[in-house]
Amino acid sequence: MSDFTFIRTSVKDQVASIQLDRPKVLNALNRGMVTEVITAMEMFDRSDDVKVMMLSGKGRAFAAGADIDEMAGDGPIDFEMNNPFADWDRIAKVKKPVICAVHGFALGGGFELALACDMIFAADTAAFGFPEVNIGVMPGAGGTQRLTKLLGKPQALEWLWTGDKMSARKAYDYGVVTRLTAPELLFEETEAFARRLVKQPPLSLRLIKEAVDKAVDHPLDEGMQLERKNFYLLFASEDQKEGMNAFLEKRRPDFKGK
Ligand code: CO8
Repeated sequence: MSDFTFIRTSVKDQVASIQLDRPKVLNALNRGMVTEVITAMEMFDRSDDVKVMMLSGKGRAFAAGADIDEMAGDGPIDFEMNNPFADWDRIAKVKKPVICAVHGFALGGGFELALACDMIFAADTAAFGFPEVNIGVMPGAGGTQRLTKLLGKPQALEWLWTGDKMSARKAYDYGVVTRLTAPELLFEETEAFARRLVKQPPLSLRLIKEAVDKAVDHPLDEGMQLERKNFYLLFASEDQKEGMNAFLEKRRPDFKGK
């Protein structure tokens, strides 16, 4: 669709697909690829033609982590000056739903990228993990934080300290993975879920995401205040009138995103 080097994008029926496309190196995330991913996400976030985004990887992995070739020669001053993490922070600010479809490996930065999405759908053959410890470093794009919020401290430490691979089944049992599928059904099921969200009122989806994100990182009272404000705000939308009228008139609502 557009002029990207490391990713492929397309839009169909208001669902945008972003696919990591460096299959020969298992979609190792070089800086250019991360910049392109967030550029595409922000482009689709602004587009009236897109309501939901899907992120996946081409080839036999989702992504086997940050590009070790690129990173190996870096020093702390390079990180300070280039600030590669600024791109990662922008992913958390995307307003539309982003569903990640993981098959094969999601390791290191690949796992962090999946965790930065709103949900992970995974093939039952997928494997997750943070092997950074095995190469003398640690996660740097949210892995220690997001995994701990999902698993709690002792379980998170076990995975982070050992660098062991977590099966998709285990990730599903932890609640890291929302839906587990047969490998051949992964994209179909992810798309079907995305298409379901396309029919929902976009403003509700957006404000629900904002309120849920608040619940993850802020005290209950702050989250309750935001939830209430967002609830009030939705009563200014045409979709609220349409949704409630459709219920009262016993028909299907036709949401416009206004
Ligand atoms: N970086 C660069 N190249 C990679 C990476 C990687 N992370 N992973 C795989 N590749 C390359 C291999 O070098 C190989 O290339 P070539 O064919 O030219 O030799 C090709 O992909 C295929 O890989 P393998 O032959 O190794 O395939 P296997 O099936 O034998 O093994 C594994 C697959 C287990 C995934 C193995 O490739 C592996 O261990 N990869 C590295 C995993 C890893 O350590 N990931 C963590 C990286 S560090 C990180 O993510 C920190 C994140 C910090 C935030 C980001 C800040 C910018």
